[in-house]
Amino acid sequence: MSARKIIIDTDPGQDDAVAILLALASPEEIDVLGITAVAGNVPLALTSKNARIVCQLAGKPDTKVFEGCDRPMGRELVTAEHVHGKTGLNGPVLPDPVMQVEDQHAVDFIIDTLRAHDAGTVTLCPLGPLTNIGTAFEKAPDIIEKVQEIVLMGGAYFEVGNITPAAEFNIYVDPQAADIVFKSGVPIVVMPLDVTHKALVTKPRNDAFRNLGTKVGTAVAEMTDFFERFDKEKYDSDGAPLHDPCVTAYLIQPGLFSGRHINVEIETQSELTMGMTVADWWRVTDRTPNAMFIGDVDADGFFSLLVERLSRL
Ligand SMILES: [Ca+2]
Repeated sequence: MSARKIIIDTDPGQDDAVAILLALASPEEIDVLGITAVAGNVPLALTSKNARIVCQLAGKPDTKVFEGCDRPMGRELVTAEHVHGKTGLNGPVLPDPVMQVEDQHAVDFIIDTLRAHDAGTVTLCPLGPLTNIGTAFEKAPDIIEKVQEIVLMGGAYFEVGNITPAAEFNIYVDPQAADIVFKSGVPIVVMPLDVTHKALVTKPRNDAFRNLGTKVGTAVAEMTDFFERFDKEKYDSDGAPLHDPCVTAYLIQPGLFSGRHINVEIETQSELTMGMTVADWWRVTDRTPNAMFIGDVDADGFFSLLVERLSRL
């Protein structure tokens, strides 16, 4: 089987960083055509810089990084420095990137790449607000039918909100873009908080990263050390959830995950519940299913995969 061609759309973020490292460590399964940065956890200038820091950390400075949208389609940008720190990648001390950002706008890169490939051969992997993807779909609707699949981190049903009582951060930041994506008809796999909150970096799991004894292992351990203080306080959990790596792990080992193919709609009107993913988990409507909504993960298997792959970098 040849490697699956993907575009990673991202707002790094410590957990985005681990997702990117996992993808770059897995060339047999994943061919990263490009990384497109979007504003989200921190402003665009930082997500673009962080994406390049991560590629260099992985020893893959030839990876193409593009800058995309610096604000949501119809709202003011909301960021999450309270979780990720001022730079978005607080924790390890990593060198500034030498890598340059590509000249092309991320949205145009997404459009041109999909147009240049056969239908059903490129997968989109959004790890942040869906602004770049929503904008690309609006600007070039012809590319929609060419997308193989969208595997994204976002939303929540049983765990409900982490930025408002009703909404998960990525969807809340740009509900309009999320609405475009969920209504697009493209096959979607969703990694909501319901599953990512089961992928917790406990102390032994963090030790396993650190014990790799490599630059990457140490950096990942330090990132999760920083990241976990927030979730430990908030949820009284055993460690930080590794949200975004669920997306790239799914591409490598989908059998680690299980969920339901259901209808998911995005709230775009009510300020109270703005960005809520209204997931018909119990199938109480006759609305057409549009997403595989993941609910469970083999967490031990997930962390074994991560450690094994990160050891390759
Ligand atoms: Ca992210």
